[in-house]
Amino acid sequence: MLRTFQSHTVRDVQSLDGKWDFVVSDARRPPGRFDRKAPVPGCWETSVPGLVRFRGVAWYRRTFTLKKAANVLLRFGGVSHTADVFVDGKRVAHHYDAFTPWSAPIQKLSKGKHTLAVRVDNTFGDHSALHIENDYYTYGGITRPVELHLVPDVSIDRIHTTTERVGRGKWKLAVKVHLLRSSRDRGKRTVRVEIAGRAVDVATSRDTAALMLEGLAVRPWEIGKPKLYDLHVTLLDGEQPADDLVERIGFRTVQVDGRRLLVNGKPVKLVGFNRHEDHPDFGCAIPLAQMKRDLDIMQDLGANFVRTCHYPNDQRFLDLCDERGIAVWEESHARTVDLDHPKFEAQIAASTDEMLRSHVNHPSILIWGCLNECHAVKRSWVAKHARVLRQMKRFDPSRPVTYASNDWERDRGFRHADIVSWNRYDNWYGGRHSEGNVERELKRMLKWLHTTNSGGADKPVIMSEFGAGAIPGWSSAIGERWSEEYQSVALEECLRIYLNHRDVVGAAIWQFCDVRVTEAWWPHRPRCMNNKGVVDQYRRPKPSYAVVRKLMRGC
Ligand code: ADA
Repeated sequence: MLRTFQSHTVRDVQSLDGKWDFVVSDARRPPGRFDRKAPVPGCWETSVPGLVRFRGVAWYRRTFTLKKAANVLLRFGGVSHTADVFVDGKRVAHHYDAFTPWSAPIQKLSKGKHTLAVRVDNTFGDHSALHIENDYYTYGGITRPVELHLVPDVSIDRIHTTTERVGRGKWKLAVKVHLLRSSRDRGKRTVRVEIAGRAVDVATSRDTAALMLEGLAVRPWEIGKPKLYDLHVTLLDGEQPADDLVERIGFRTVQVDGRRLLVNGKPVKLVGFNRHEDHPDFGCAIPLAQMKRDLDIMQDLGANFVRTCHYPNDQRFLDLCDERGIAVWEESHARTVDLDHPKFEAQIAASTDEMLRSHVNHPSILIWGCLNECHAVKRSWVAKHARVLRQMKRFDPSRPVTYASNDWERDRGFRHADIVSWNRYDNWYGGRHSEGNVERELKRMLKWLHTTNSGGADKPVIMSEFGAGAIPGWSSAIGERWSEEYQSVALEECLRIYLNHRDVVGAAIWQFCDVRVTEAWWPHRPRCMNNKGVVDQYRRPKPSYAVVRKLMRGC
């Protein structure tokens, strides 16, 4: 399923996960012959023999049966990276980008058996501005869960909640319910919202319904001390429940206050990791058990924070962060992409919009990010940063927005962000970064930021990336680069300084685990992997694990 909890009790929902027919083919329409089976969710690189390095097009197919004619919603958690969906040979949807959920609606589908076929393309080229040759792998497949929803002519599309503290232990909850009208039915419906023993009804004949619940005596959601509440929204047609949606929310606020970051009015220090969705046995189709294991390890290390570099994550991972009280910086999909690519504007706007719409209710998401190392230096690219930051802020004014930069004093975008975030690799990459100058570099950058017209003066700072590579198992007496000893020394120096600097509100190690990279990056990456993990690709600890654990748990 798409979530770790049951998100419907009225609506008829069934999982379409399982073994689908599979064939490698770049046909534009569903092929007649399928020669293998493949698991959904799954990546073909890890689940179909012989395709470990296949970059191309393949098809998935399965059937489903309707007991009676119905409006159908096919919900995909993620398809990597471009999907064309056919039902009974007719194309019903096209979608680009692997990392956001989307739906294919089909009205009045007849009773009986139907054939669902999905064309999946993970190629690079002019058609793709966000999925490019990169320092992480773009897998191929239906990589996240798929569900079949049966919906009435007027149904619930999504919910947007905002919580606000109005006094000691008292909270206000604003709920905006967005309806989907699959016909010209403008009939009145009643929207019922139930939470924490309270219920409110509102009638509407429009596409949205806004409700406010005041004076809720609830416990707050805190980092490390989470409290979740089921929000049950029911759509009534007369007295008859016609549809519903359950969201799980947390009552908390997150604000920027000068150089500090506040959760529920209290300053916080975010300490943790950058985590790619990657595993040698699953690709990016990480099963729930592995997501849980990854968070177990991060919490053992003392982390309270994870950055979903560089794309929106599987919603089940965010559910686990909600449940554990782990703070999340989630970002829309972009790592050092070409902002002048002809498809960039449309693709980043769509990816960002889908992230915001589907993930806005997660209390664990404290920060929205975007455009990792996309160089807000030349005027036109600063404007493109401003546009995405504004898109996020307009959709959700309740959270701070940021982007991770490696342009230092040349960066002209900080005035458009609420938080300044730096990816620094002092003591790893060449140039000015050399051993022993982490503190000097941080002091220099903070002085520039807070005492010049940087656009970031008196804003909170997050060290969004720092780290060093270590080839697992390579121990060196002289501790040179790529050795496990080197990584331990490098991380120890960064953490000791960043965890203790009062103007640094967050520090995220690059990175949690070693990950696969795409073909063009192989020359720069031993083992064809990014080796800066504190654990290797199988989550086996490197020697730096003990160093990180001591410092993170001690902060
Ligand atoms: C950059 C980038 C990361 C990763 C890192 C590295 O900061 O944001 O995705 O590529 O460098 O390992 O060099």
